Amino acid sequence: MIILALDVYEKDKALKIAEDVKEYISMIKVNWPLIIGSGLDIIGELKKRTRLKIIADLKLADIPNTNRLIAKKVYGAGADYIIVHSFVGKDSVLAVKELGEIIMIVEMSHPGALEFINPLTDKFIEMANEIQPFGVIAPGTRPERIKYIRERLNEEIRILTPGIGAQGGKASEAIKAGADYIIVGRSIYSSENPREAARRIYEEVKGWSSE
Ligand code: NUP
Repeated sequence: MIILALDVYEKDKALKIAEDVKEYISMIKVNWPLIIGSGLDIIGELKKRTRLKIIADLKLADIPNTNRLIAKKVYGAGADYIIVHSFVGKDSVLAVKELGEIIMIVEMSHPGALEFINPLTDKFIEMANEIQPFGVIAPGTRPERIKYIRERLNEEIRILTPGIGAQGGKASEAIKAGADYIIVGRSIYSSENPREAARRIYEEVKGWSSE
């Protein structure tokens, strides 16, 4: 249920943290900092070392052709899922989905998401129900919005919630509100003992999921 957001630059550091915490997490999310710092091949390396699925959090938001050109390389490098923005429209999102599994952003976790993204969430949910992605991103910082999205989203579509820990969200509350996965970055990788930090969150989430 825990997805590690591995937002460090260095390859060795990323691989060490991933190995240390792999027992407690179900997937690894790779974002621009790690791809820029270590190169695209880090996706294959992480997969080989941990045997976990890899999410490429590129937040693709371009015309269909450019989205397709980028996605082809990233799936080719071993990514299992790519995160895409919904606001660019159905054609751009479908261009990625034709090549592999996608995760669509229906709402974001930061305060600024309330300005432009949140007012469009209903439309993004509607688009997700039509397109049937593997999952959607919803704000771990606002459990009431997770609940709102869960009530409107097709049952098979998973909800992934970043914003747990460093951004103020609570793992157990996100799960209680309907999240299938919680995404945690700094609270694990910036901790003095990432393994222990991951274990603690794992115990918190396990408690809720068995109730
Ligand atoms: O709405 C979003 N909020 C968010 O934090 C969508 C995201 N993809 N993320 C990403 O999740 C963010 O870019 C980072 O990689 C991770 C959260 O990290 P942290 O706040 O737990 O350190």
